[in-house]
Amino acid sequence: MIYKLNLFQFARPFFLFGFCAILIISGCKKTLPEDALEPNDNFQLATELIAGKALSGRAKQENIDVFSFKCEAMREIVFSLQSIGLEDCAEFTVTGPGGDILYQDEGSFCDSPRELAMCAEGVKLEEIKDFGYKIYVPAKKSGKYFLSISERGRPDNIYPFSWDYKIKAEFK
Ligand SMILES: [Ca+2]
Repeated sequence: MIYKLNLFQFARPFFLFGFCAILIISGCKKTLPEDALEPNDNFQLATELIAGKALSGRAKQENIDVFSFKCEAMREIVFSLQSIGLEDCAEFTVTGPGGDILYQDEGSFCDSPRELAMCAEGVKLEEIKDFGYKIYVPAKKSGKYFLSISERGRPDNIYPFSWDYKIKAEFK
């Protein structure tokens, strides 16, 4: 009995050290750097998209990515979001000129179904297998349209999730 207790006391610091080392190593591996488009966290700092030109980005949990695209009334915008790696847990918001929210989906966690909080007439999100998403936005007003990308997590993830994507805006 005494022998067992001593052995446990002897080994305990090694267990603690091993546990801490695993936490540190897994944390280092999973905390990924930001993309080159940062900071693009609000409408003022939004990355401007040029029709047909794709950009690569990384959505990180707790760090929204905002893109802007100029469009004249009576045209239709198609935002393409190609998934190119990591955790595809994105949710999207499209805001039109004057701050009108035209599309917004939300789900508490990565695996939650995509719930529509807002979807204006004619706006549509299409999920495309082995590609990603297309969001169709008919422009009723001329001006800047904003697409905001947020990365969700899971109830138990200990490090922030990230999603690598290619984004492109075009006229339909
Ligand atoms: Ca950002």
